[in-house]
Amino acid sequence: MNFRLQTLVGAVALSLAGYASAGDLIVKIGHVGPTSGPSAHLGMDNEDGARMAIDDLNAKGVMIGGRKAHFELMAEDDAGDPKQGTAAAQKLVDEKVNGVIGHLNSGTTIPASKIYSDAGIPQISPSATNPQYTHQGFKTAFRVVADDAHLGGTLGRYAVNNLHGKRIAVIDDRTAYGQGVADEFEKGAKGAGAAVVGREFTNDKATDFSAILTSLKSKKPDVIFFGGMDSVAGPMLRQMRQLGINAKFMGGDGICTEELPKLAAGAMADNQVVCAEAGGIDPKDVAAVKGMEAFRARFKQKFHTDVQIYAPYVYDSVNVMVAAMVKAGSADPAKYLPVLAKTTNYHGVTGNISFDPRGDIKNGALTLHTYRGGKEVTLGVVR
Ligand code: ABU
Repeated sequence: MNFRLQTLVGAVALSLAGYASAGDLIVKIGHVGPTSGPSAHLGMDNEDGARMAIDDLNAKGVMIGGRKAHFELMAEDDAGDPKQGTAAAQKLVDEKVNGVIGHLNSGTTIPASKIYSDAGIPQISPSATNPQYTHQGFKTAFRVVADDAHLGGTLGRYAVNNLHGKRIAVIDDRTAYGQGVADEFEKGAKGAGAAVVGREFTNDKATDFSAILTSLKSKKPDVIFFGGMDSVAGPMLRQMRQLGINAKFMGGDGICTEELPKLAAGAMADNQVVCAEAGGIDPKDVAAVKGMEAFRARFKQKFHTDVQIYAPYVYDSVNVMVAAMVKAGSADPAKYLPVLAKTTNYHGVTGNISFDPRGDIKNGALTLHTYRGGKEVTLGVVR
């Protein structure tokens, strides 16, 4: 075959991969995240991670129980709102999806998990970190990231042992995630010997923090921890600068995004912000690091935007679910669920994935980041 013909055949094959053929086993993968509202950039990041996985699987050609599978993405927007989250979950159940990846927020993932559990549909959250999600006894609930007890506790100890914080203030957005991670941070910081000099709260759509920041300023904190998302942390950093508060600013994975410098509009000093992603690859694992770099480059080429934070975890979640279907020889939730639960050492772009009896990732990592020159910089990976 000459080169031109070969290229044409390749292009046709690639475009046909997007369509089902007669006789294909149709496998519907649901995805839910906030693709509208203040966290829409994160919801789209997650949804694109799912889209990339589905496109790769269709291009590769996957056999399940002797039939060629065709994967369809059923993407829903929950706007980060618990009520819309349960409505989206019910819609996916009614559409008889074979499995669900999501939701992004703990506040939507937890109430939706009961709906999936009642319907017997496996759910993998790529980013919800509130421990309660996997502590309800639902056999259908899995997560591929570390939880807030690990995240908040580690950051609390880091604030004291590495940033030498002695007077610490804590703010949270009163969501399941924000309040939970802030409580764990507070426990970790106090346990390491710091004094918590103030605790304030806001909400996940707030833009004015002058009252709480003015109150905290009078308490002279050297570290301020915020439990919440980047869309709130950005304006908070801007107002800290306006009020002359130069304290270190810490947060969990919800603020640890590519977008944070833009949202803070230049109000972040180098090394002022420290946050943690609830996953990560040991830098000594050179092959895995290269795999992640390749994923990020392919993602950018496909969607013309950088990974925000959890797209690779969504990509792995879809693939872990499909690997269980292949192994079970069935996309029937009742048949592949027990195989999914036994997932051991799945090598994904985010590292090795094994589930514990609750559905949590075993030996989950955390990656500490700071920002310099408006760019996210990795400080290290801890377990
Ligand atoms: N883990 C941070 C963002 C998602 C959540 O848990 O609400």
